[in-house]
Order: sequence, then structure tokens, then C-alpha cells
Amino acid sequence: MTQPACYPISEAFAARARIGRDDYQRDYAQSVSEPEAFWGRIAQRLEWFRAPTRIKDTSFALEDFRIRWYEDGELNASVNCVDRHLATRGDKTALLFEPDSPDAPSQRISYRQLHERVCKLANALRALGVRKGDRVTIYLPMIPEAAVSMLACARIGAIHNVVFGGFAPNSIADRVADSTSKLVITADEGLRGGRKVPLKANVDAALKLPGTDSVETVLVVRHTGAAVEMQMPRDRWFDAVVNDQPAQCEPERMNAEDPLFLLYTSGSTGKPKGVLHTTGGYLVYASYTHEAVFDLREDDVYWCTADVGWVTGHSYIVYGPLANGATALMFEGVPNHPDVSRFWQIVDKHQVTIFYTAPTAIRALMRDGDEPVRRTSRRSLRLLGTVGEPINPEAWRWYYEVVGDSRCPIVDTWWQTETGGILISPLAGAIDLKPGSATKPFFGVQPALVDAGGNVLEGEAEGNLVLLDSWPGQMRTVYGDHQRFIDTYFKTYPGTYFTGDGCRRDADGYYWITGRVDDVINVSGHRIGTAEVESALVSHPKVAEAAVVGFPHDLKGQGIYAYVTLIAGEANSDALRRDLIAHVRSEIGPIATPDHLQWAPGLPKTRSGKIMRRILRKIAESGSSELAPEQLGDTSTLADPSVVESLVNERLRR
Ligand code: 6R9
Repeated sequence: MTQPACYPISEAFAARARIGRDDYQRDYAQSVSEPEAFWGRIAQRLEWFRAPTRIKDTSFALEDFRIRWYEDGELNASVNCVDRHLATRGDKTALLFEPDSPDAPSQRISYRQLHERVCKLANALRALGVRKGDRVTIYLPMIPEAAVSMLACARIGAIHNVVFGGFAPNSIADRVADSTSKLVITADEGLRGGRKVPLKANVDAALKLPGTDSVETVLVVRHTGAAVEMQMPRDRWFDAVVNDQPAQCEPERMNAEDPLFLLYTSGSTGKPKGVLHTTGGYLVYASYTHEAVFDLREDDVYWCTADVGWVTGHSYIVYGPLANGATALMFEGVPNHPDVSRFWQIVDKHQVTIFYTAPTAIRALMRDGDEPVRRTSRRSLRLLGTVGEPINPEAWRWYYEVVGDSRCPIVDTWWQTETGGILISPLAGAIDLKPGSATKPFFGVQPALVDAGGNVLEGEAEGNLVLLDSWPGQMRTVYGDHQRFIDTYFKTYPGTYFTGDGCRRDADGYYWITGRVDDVINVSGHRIGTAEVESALVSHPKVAEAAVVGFPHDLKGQGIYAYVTLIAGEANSDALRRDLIAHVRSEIGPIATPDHLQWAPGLPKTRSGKIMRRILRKIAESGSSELAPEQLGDTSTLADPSVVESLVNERLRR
């Protein structure tokens, strides 16, 4: 039986949807023809101390570059996410916490309770000397304190810098040092699938590394109760400093363009960069996209399975949902513990209505078959979403048919850390779905495809995805390196923002993201820079040189394929291979673990010494299929063609 290529808008869904087909056409047209009027109106959804009158002042032209939204507006993000709801939603659950173990009790935190917790921590931070503009690193598990910490920083104007709990000490140290953080908030340990993550010990190790002396205080949340070493006077128990604080805290008046947070993300070159988001535009965009894309209603129970360590957790667990007064579920654990029905049991337990996850999780659960899903009800669900990487149509259909019982539309949302919020996605009441396509641009978003020469391609086409104009949620700079911001995103195709993604547009104007076209690998929806993995490998005393590329991986989307040349006189062995893989894990973190490591007597280079990654990618991608020399493309610029032959012969055959 052939599968439908298009799933028309569900009539049942459309009948009650916030945005219908005609609304989308009309509002989209206005959003690009009169962006000031459109975004001025949308900004009214927030509570401002001073309402903005200057809405948009942006230019991507290099000689006249600027990105400013709502620049005379004043607001506070925590007031919008908490205080504003007290009058009408004080007893409504803001955060619904589901712990790692199903045997531990879940927790409901009302908006009123959230207000008290945020205010107390904000007062504690002030008492510890944290001021507007100071940076605070947050290295926590998926527990309510993570959201509370972000909002407490926002309340006093401190810039938070959340570091994913899976990162190793070196990665924490890089982020603390680059942001010159004054304070770190962590926990004794994290829990994931019953396994303990030594968060405090990782922070201790990180803060021994050079460049981290800016840190004056480490606040430690007691979570598992494990014994940890407290280094006085630096380390303080979170509860001890928070408990006696007053339950009210005067919020800082922030300009719309004052920074809200930093979030480090991997790029093609160098170390991860600190993506800086500001207050007004980001919050307008996160809250509006959250309401529109997820068709949010007052009684929804909304669950995004991302970790707050990634941008999805920032925009669609914390800022978007809470600014909208929603009930957001926070899950500490993993999809397959204690068994592979865990997600769906949580859906039933809390009557989740909107569920947002990553394709890699769907593919992993799909491998275990339909039964673990079918044995749960899932009747409460009405909308499903995905994010992080392209979803293959097979996984899309399984998600649609098995998880959603062919009843729930799927929103495949394309966006980036840099974009702050969703840019291309279906609106389930307005746009027909096609499995594997993120479909159409959100309001105000103007995608275009360009060829290698920067020529804009019209109609059906495939090319590099750029954006022609700004949107309020766009990042404003790379922390401490504005030139790097401009060089990375605005120089490749001048006058446009270059996303780093390849994309196809079909005859209906639908966008199909094909994946990164730069040296970024998307492993299970996590961005890993090849340069980072290479530098971790080369930091091993036995390694002379390394080159890292991505290759197709059934579960992870892409896997990490490393080619390693040892220093002269060192012999390769399986033990050394394991040692090098473990070395990368401990340098960066488990998410950067190479899936395959191939010994390379030499790397293919041009005569000027540049590694020809194109060839390495071809070899890694080929698997067990035949690889004829002409499939490697032009090899005439190779300094030593013989190295390629041995790499081809020794390649991993899958
Ligand atoms: C939100 C987030 C961004 C990169 C992006 C692209 C890939 C994200 C996608 C998708 C296809 C989707 N990506 N969503 N590709 N379809 N729906 O994931 O941010 O971690 O910065 O990653 O992820 O390649 O450029 P981030």
C-alpha cells in the first residue's frame, strides 16, 4: 500500500484551532509587508513597564548592520512568566515535575508557589552580590530548581548561562571562563534512568581548571542527598541561603535589548560560542510561537521532553509556556527507564494534551515496536511535535499512527539556538502536513534558498537556507565577540542570515530541511562541532592528527566518524581505540562519543595542507556499498592520492 504524501488539515482540529487557513494567509502577508504593525500588535501580549514605541530597527547589510527590537520598551521576563499570572492563575499548576523514578512522587508547583521560589532565590542571589549584567552558570538536572534559577536570574537582570548536565568538566570550564560567571548553581547529583550523574564533583573539577577564578560562589541543590565535598566559603547549600529570604523581590526594570541569557552552541570552527539573547524580542517571540504553533489553550497540559540545557528547554519548557500561563511538565528521566512505555505512562498519568519531542527518541521507541505504546491510552493527546533534526517519513508515520492514533496532527518545527524560537513549522489548523517537511514559515519569517554563488533560487529548488529579514527572537551577538557573530552568519551570503542548513522547496512551497551543510554534526538532535571532537582527540598524547565527519546513523540521525593518525612510532590497537573514545567522552561529554574510529596512516590533504573532508565524508557515508574512485569526486588536488586508497579499504562497513 502506498502511503499518503500529504495529510490534509484535520477538520476536527481546525474547527477549534486558534489559527485557521485564511488567518495564516492573511497574517503572514501582513507580517512581512508591515512588520512594524504586526510585531507591535503581538508585543501587547506581554506586560511592559514601559510599552515599546520603536518596534523594529534591523539591517543585515554589512555596512549598516543592526538588530534591535522594541528598543525603547522596558519589561522583566520573570514578571511576565510568574507575577502576571497571580491574579488569574495563582493556583494553576505552572510546573508539573515528574521524577526519574515512577515510584517517587510527582510535584505540582502553582504559579503562586513559583513566585515565592523565584523571589526567594532572586533575593539570595542579590545577597550574594549578583547584580544586573553579571553572569550565572546553571548546571542542574531536569528539576524545578532549573526553571526557578533561570527566572531568578531574569528577575534581577543577571544573565544566565545554562550548561547541559551531560557535559564534562572541561566543557563546563570553557563556558564558565568565556562568560566570566560569578556564581554557579548546581546539585549534588543528577539522576537519569536510575544512574547518578556527579554534578557537584564535575563542577569542582571544572573550577580547578584555568580561567575559572571569576566564580565566587557555588550554590548546591540537595537532590539525591549524596555526600559531596563542600569547599568553604565558596560552596553553599541552596536551601540554606534561600529559605530565610523574603518572599517578595523587586524585579529589575530591563530594557528590551538588555541580555536575558547566554547559551553555548557548537559551530563549524573553534570552541562553542555564547549565543546571546535579549529580553523583549526573545520573550515576545518565544511566547507567541508557543501559543500559535502548539495551539495552546488554558486547560492544556503541555510536555516538552527536551532538557533545559538546550535552547528547546529555554524557549519551550520555561519562557514560552510560563509567559503564556501554561502548565508545563518537566521530566527528569529518560524514555526507556524503567521500561519503554515510560513516556506514554506519563502522558496518561498527567493527562498530557500536547507532546513535543525529538525524532531520535521516536526512532529509538519505534524499534521496540507498537505494543509498549498500545498498552497505554494516550486519549488525552491532541497535538504532537518534533524538533532537533529532520524526521524521516517512516518515523513520522509511526508517531502519527501509533502514538497519536492517527488523531493528532504533528508539528515538525525547524529552528536553531540562534533563532530563539520556531521559524518553520506547520500550524495544525492552517497547513496540510507532509511527513518529513517542516512545511511553511512562521509569521514574519522570510526564508530563501541560495546556490553556492549566493543567487536566490525561485520556485522548486534545493540550496542553502538563508533568512532575508530579522524576527524578534533572533540572537543579537556572540558573547564577547561581535565580529564572530557577523562573520559566522552574515558574511557567507551578504545581506542575509545564513542558517548552516541545506533545504529543498517543493512545488507547493513547502520547506524540507536536508541537514547541516557546514562542519556541524547533528547527533540525536545535539549539535557537535567536528573541530571540538578533533581537538579533544589531538589533546591525547599519542595522536598526531584527527579528522571528524558525520555519517548516517539509524537511531541518532548522524553518528560521529573519526579518522586518527598516531604519532610516529605509536602502534594502533583496540585498547588504544577504546582509550581514545573514552578520552573524548571525558573531555567533552558522552554526547560527543565517536561511534567509529578508523586508523588513518595519513589524511587526504590538498597541496596547501587542507584536509579534504568531502572525501572523508564520502568514505564514512559509503558503508558496505561499493566505493569506486570516481565516486569520491575530484581528487586531482590531493597531495598524496595513495592515502585515499588505504582509507577506502579500511573503512567501517555497515
Ligand atoms: C532547536 C534546535 C539547530 C539545528 C538546525 C538543523 C537541526 C532543528 C529541525 C532540524 C530538520 C527540524 N534542526 N530542528 N532539522 N528539521 N525540525 O534544535 O536548535 O540545537 O541549535 O540545532 O538542528 O540542522 O540548524 P539547535
